[in-house]
Amino acid sequence: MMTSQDYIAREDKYGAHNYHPLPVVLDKGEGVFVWDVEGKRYYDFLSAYSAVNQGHVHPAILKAMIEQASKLTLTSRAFYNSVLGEYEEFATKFFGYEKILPMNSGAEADETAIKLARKWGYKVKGVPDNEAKIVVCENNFHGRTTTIVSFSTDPSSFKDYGPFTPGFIQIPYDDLGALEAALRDPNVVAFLVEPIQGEAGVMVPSEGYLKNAFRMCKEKNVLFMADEVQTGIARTGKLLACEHEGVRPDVLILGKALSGGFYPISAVLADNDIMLTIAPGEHGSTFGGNPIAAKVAIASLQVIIDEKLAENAEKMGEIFRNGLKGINSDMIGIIRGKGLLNAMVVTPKNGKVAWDVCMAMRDNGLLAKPTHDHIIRFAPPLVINEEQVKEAIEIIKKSLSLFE
Ligand code: IF1
Repeated sequence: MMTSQDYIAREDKYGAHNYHPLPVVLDKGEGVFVWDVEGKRYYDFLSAYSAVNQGHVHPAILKAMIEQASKLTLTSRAFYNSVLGEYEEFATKFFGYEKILPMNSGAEADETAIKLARKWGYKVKGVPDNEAKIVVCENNFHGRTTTIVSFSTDPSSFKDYGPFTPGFIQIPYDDLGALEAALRDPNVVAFLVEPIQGEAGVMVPSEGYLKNAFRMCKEKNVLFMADEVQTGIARTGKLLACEHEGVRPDVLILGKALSGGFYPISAVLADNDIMLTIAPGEHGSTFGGNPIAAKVAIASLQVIIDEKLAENAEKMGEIFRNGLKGINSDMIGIIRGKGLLNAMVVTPKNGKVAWDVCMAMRDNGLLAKPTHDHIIRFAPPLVINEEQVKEAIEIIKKSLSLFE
């Protein structure tokens, strides 16, 4: 019988060392819970970085996946198939756009948006060839391709990966003055922004930032592109985080929970005047929009509606943040977030840091992981109920009390 240590040693021996996971070996998931190989149960407060919003192994999504996988898994886009159009119609109506371009990973969707903005810039806005610029924010996270890390400000994302792709202007997040200055460049074709910066530590921008940023982009004929890979699909208490400010992005980027954690599914949505600038043969992907992805995405989005997960995220998020604020611990710094995308800044104490808190929470039955050393992100599946939120708060409280 293998122990957790055996599993960890095997991964260490045969797998690339591109992650430093919390030492827990998961074997089963259901709803808000996961179990390790020793059968111990945990609250999952990471949700695979917000890809499992619908809860682990949601039965309706599983059913859709099994049914389609038993019939036709992949045709490539060389031919039509009986499922893709159904998904395209469902998703465009679901989010209110004229077109969808299906991809697989979030990074691929961001790359697609970048290419789309450049193509639109040359063919519609009239920017001189190869002069297109895209404005991005410091502390962004949009994926790990060489072009995306080209405009990262995090050395752990870009160091030793040069030479970098040109054509990006970095400005401070949540700074309308900086955006206005950047938009004076007539060759700017788009502003790519996370409505809340997840990886940066759940940085929620000032009220009105998104709305005014959108307005400024429209005044300069610049595409407002929202990366909702992590904030979308009901995570922040609305279907899309942009909805908190009534913003409809020109280009919408989705991933993660678009599949409920069953399958790599991402997408870019836009209206015809933007999306049709890409002609046949100018972009694509082998698995993009495959029949399994199409049926899984439809089922995943349907669960969001049927189970009112945006409303639940709003309500449970409020209870969670209030519960955290009620914990008396000098290790708790700032608490911030929206819906069920929250974070707590940990004040180191006697050499103990966020990692130590996460290890204590693991021992007490709750899984979360630090980002940027001192910030713990808390993002449970959106199906969590009030009783479970309260139990999670008790676990966090008990874990922090170890360091008093
Ligand atoms: C890792 C971070 C989170 C994303 C946004 C695009 C992507 C992501 C806003 C790319 C992906 C994942 C990647 C994963 C850990 C996780 C993460 F810590 F890396 F930054 F969530 F904050 N846009 N985020 O958050 O999507 O290509 O991964 O499907 O790389 O370790 P992807």
